[in-house]
Amino acid sequence: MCEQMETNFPPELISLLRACRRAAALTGAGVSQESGVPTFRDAQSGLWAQYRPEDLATPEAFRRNPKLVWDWYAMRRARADSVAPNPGHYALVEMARCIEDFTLITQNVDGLHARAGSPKVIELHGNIRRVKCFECGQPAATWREDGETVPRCAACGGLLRPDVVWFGEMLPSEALDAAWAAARACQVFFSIGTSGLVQPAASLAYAARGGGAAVVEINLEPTPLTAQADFFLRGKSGEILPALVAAVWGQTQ
Ligand code: BV8
Ligand code: ZN
Repeated sequence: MCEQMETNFPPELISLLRACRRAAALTGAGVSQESGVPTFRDAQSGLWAQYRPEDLATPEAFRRNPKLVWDWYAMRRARADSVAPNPGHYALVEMARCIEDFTLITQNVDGLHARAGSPKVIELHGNIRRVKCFECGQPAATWREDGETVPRCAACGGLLRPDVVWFGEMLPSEALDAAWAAARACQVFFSIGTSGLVQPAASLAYAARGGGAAVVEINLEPTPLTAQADFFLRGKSGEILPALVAAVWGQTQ
């Protein structure tokens, strides 16, 4: 049950969301930052400090040095397993309960939205928990990590890789089509914790605007989208999202 409460968000945003029946949200690394997952803009640490993510998240990097790339994802997978969703993830679960038709689209590969209980998540860039064969594409439900070599595909002996979309690779067409459709059809489009630099995900907000949606951006700092956004809520998504859900729909029982 979603009741109604007031706080200090713009009154027109409050009333817009109370009347909203169709919304879409695109999340980026900023939403997981408060769970302890560094964003792509954050400097890498330790062994990875010398690399830029965009130089590791490519098929060329994997071909050149499969072990380096495999180990980078193994570290990120272990980190994703060791952290928990934050109040921002849970607020989006709540928002989906209060808006009749709510589509959650994420660029994140850490699986935290699903762990928080979001029923349907469009994962535009895949999920580091899933692994598939670099050669034949067959998913690998399990694999043996000996710490020395990159695990191989049981079906064809090819090297295994994370089931994520690397730079230069096509996004899963079903996920992308669903994201475009949700962006075009929504009345409100949230862009949350994303620098809006990576395509084609960064174009979804403009497709939403083109469809007549109001754009609400939540970020620590302005992005290329900010000038086009109808509302820019500056701050941590883990703080703003719960406050916004409470302000618009109240604490649900
Ligand atoms: C494609 C999975 C067609 C892997 C990712 C030249 C050659 C080849 C391609 C291109 C090219 N030039 C351009 C392209 C297209 C390219 C692209 O967009 N490049 C960019 C760098 C210019 N895109 C692609 O390649 C895509 N495929 O186009 O296919 C094609 C085919 C062949 C040739 C050409 C085109 C594939 C893109 C997907 C790549 N995979 N992830 C992995 O995770 O390892 S992208 C990865 O980086 C993330 O998924 C995410 O999308 C992106 C990082 O962005 P953000 O999520 O926004 O994170 P970021 O750190 O940037 O920002 C965090 C934000 O949060 C900041 O604004 C910060 O202020 C804010 N924040 C921080 N803390 C908080 C916060 N906000 C609120 N609260 C907080 N607490
Ligand atoms: Zn294979």
